[in-house]
Amino acid sequence: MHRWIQSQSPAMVLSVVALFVSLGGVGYAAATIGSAQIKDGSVASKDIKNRTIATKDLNRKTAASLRGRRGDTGPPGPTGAAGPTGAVGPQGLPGISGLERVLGFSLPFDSTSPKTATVSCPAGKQVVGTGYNLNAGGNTVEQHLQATYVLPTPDNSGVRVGATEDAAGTTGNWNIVAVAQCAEVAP
Ligand SMILES: [Ca+2]
Repeated sequence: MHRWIQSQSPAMVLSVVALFVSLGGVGYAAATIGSAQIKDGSVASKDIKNRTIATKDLNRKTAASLRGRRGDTGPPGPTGAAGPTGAVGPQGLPGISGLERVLGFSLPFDSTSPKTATVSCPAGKQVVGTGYNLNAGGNTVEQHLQATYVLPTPDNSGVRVGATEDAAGTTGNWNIVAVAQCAEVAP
């Protein structure tokens, strides 16, 4: 180095020294420049490397403002799987079969009052419905008749009915018919 300096002009030596000082200054700047050495408001977009700013560099409010508008409601999801089979239900009401209607007439067909009539269901069948009918020669007689009771027998094997003439009464002949709806009832 000493021999090289001796062979160079003073101007060349000075320029080379200046170069070394300059290069040393670059390394110094890179190691020590911080926020205090940067002029406020001077860093612009062109000073920042593209695609390097992260969300964590923003304050929370600014980051939140970047959230987009709420999107449309999505389509309904698929139907879920079938649920488990439920518990067995309670015992149902007894079923019926062999339904039939049977009639029982009061006798004789005359003008006595009151009258009763009974009817029994066929063996093995029970009463599941009751009714009655008043029979007379015409409306002038029937309008003076009224049923007094319509009941299934205590053992539910038949029907009993009763009827009477009203206070005015009638001299016409009439009777009453007991009606039983009978059927076999499952236990
Ligand atoms: Ca009478």
